[in-house]
Amino acid sequence: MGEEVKLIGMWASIFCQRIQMALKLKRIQFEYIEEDLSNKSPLLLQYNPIHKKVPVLVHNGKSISESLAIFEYIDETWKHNPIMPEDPYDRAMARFWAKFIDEKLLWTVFEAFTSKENELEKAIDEASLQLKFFENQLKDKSFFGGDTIGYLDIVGIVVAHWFGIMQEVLEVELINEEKFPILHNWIVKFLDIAMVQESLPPREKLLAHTRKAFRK
Ligand SMILES: N[C@@H](CCC(=O)N[C@@H](CS)C(=O)NCC(=O)O)C(=O)O
Repeated sequence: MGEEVKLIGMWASIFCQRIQMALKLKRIQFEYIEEDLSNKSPLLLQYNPIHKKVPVLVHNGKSISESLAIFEYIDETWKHNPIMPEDPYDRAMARFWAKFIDEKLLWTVFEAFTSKENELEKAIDEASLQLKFFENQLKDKSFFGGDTIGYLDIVGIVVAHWFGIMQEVLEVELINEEKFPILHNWIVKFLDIAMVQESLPPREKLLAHTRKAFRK
């Protein structure tokens, strides 16, 4: 039976880029549908009426939203080239850190990027503390997945790519080689992978988009 796989996304969204990477690693053919978030389509509202956000994956007519849920669905549906760890404890830890990225790290770092001058130092200290927790997960590995990229590397695209764009646009230096040598090294290696580069929009286009969003 032919499979029908559609991804409703938005080119600049790191959450959507996660899903594009997961589908690429699995070599799943899919139709990509670009969403205009300033004028949401009936298709998006039909498939994700609760959050009304991208990404949404539609597999043979069934929809899934929320990037982490979609990611697990992809890994469990197409079992070749597994992305998540196999061991239950390792799986639980991968989920823990993915949730940490989306619910804690992302917001403390965002606060540091956008805080007013009198609160900046405190916000940077807090964000740096959370970034250290994340960096410590790499230990002596090349990637969070070990010798090759895995689930947390892809979920961590937020850190590897988006934080870099934000730090350039908002002129707040949070991650550098001196403060986070291991994390910095991971970012360089991760962004050097061909599949990762193919899944990301051109840097200049994303910089311009982010500047516009933050009026910089
Ligand atoms: N927790 C969601 C976040 C998705 C998200 O924030 N998507 C943004 C684009 S980056 C969106 O669709 N925003 C539209 C809106 O907030 O109305 C996930 O992991 O999928």
